[in-house]
Amino acid sequence: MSTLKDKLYEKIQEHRLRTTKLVKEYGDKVIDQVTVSQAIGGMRGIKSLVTDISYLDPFEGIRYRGFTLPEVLEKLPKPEGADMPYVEGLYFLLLTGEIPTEIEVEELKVDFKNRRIVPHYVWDVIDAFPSNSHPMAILSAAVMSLERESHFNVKYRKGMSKMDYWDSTYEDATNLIAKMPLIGAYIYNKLYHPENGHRYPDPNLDLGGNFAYMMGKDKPYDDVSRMYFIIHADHESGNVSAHTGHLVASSLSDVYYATSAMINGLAGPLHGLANQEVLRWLQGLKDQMGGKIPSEEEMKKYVWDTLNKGQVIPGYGHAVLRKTDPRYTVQREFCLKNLPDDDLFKYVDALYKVVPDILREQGKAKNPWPNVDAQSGVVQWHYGVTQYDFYTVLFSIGRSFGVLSNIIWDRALGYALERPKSVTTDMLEEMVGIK
Ligand code: AMX
Repeated sequence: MSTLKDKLYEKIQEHRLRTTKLVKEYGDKVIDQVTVSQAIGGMRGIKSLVTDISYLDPFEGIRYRGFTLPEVLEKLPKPEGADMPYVEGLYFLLLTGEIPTEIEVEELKVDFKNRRIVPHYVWDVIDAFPSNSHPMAILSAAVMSLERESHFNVKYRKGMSKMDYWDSTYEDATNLIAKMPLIGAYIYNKLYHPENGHRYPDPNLDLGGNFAYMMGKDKPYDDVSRMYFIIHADHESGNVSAHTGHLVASSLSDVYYATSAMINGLAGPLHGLANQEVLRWLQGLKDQMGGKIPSEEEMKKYVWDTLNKGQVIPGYGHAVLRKTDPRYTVQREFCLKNLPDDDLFKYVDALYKVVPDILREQGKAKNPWPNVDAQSGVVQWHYGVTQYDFYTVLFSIGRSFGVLSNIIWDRALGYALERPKSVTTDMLEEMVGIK
């Protein structure tokens, strides 16, 4: 076994005792209640999921295993000369709760390289898509096509003990994560740069560095990729992509089914696709302005026009957060250091000055502050990834680290098939006494 897998197994054995004690001795303790508006309104805020991989505080933002994003970026080992850490190290942290040593990351880098060979039929699946298909649809199908590689399914058919589910799930998850960046880069080159042909991975590079290489991008795009994958990795369990992955896996569907499903959830404009919507919306403003930076008044008018048409301001608001998203701040700081004079960055920064006040004045959004998506497309655009349909593919690669870490732990702790109860509108009316 690898160091990571050994360490994970140790943690699983310790943790199983905690979960068993909670259920056996405190199983009937009430931790939340459900209101009518929560039942109708997307189950917002109901405490009904358990994860130790990350926690989202409404005011502080995300912590991975107790570490804030700035702490994660500072503490994880980095490639020589890089500003951003190895993404491989993040996987170690998410799974074990420990910051890996340089040696542990080195071992994981080799493990990932050994697992990243993509079977040829996946390229055939991607090539079979018409070139005007959305890259998220292609990614979802490419991941789905890998399902025949599942170790979990083979072992399940042979009659595996529940206590061992985590092991083959770990193998499947790690195999899939290692392949995802290659699949993403292949989709990018096929759709937007067919002249690049099919690049083979560079055996000397880490996951982020190799992704930049396969995309045909020079430095600092390797750091952009590391940053992007790390900040998008997890946002606790209730968001659409993480929840979908967890839900599908709870029926013991393997990680290929679960990841393809989570990708489909991420593809919606209220979730991961918002980063592409931000760019589309900003381009609309830029076109209207004939390229010049708009004045504060022009900016305000554009925001109000959007709201008055009954549309949302993409990149603003959040179901849980109630302050500026730290993922936005990390990217803003990257922009201030690396692209302070970029026009789109100036637009985004100017928006930050006007949108929160306007959303407060309108009085609908519970959170008037920017989320991760307000800033992420700008960074990609600056480094030449101007095809904004592709941005959610990048989000998916990052998100798979968190979703798959969660699924491994779900299996290790024997989390149950998910099956909440529904009621009818008649029943609700009876419950509140109007029928
Ligand atoms: N612009 C305009 N109106 C907004 C708004 C925004 N950015 N954010 C929320 N509102 C509106 C809602 O549409 C809702 O209106 P309604 O009462 O007419 O239905 C009202 O304010 C209350 O919504 P809420 O409770 O504050 O938000 P929510 O939990 O229902 O939804 C979210 C959260 C993210 C879907 C919403 O803020 C939104 O649509 N934002 C824009 C899209 C976006 O940036 N999504 C990315 C989120 C991050 C991610 O998942 N990647």
